[in-house]
Amino acid sequence: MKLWHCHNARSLRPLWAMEEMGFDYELETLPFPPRVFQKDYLGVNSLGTVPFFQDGDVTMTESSGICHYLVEKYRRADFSVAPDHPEYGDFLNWMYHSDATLTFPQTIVLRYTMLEQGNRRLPQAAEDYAAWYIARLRRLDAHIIDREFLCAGKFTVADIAVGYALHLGQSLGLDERYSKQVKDYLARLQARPAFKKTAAIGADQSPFK
Ligand SMILES: N[C@@H](CCC(=O)N[C@@H](CS)C(=O)NCC(=O)O)C(=O)O
Repeated sequence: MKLWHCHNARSLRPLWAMEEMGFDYELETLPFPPRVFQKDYLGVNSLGTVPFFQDGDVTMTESSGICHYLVEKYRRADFSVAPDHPEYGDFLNWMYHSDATLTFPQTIVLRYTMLEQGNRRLPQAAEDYAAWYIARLRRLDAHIIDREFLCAGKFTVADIAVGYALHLGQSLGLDERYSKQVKDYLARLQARPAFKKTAAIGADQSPFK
């Protein structure tokens, strides 16, 4: 397995997942955004985005989808929820909620506060999408208030998928607006050795110090 990764980007989801599961993998770390700072990366992934993941003939570009692939393909029931479990639908919902609902608005904040320069920065758009992101945490606020992890009473790749979104929000300074239970949940996830190890990788190539 090989993964292309940038520090604090969505590629942290599959990187963290592979580390939790103890897989052997090859890792390529890139400066962010690679389409600007490492143009030959477009020859690997024409989208220019990270993650890019390769497993034999399989190539993938969706961070939560790669986590789902890893547990299904390598039958890691210990990090997943089985289809016959009553919380299977919930598990899949958190898996896909993580990027489509939670990470997407944050990318607007990142772009218009950090990536664009000068008068291309848009404070109003950034604030509107920050508020949108915080409002989209409502479902998590209610769900995590009396749980340690999202599903089936154990740590799964759904926690990795959602936990990364919360971590990205923290790096954007949006965690001041998290509820106490979400702050505590994020701290629990960030205390995991596999998170600590993988979250540090590539920091030296990050433009965001
Ligand atoms: N939905 C995809 C999105 C991938 C994506 O847009 N990644 C961002 C980093 S978090 C990226 O590579 N941006 C650089 C660019 O768009 O040039 C996923 O979940 O992996």
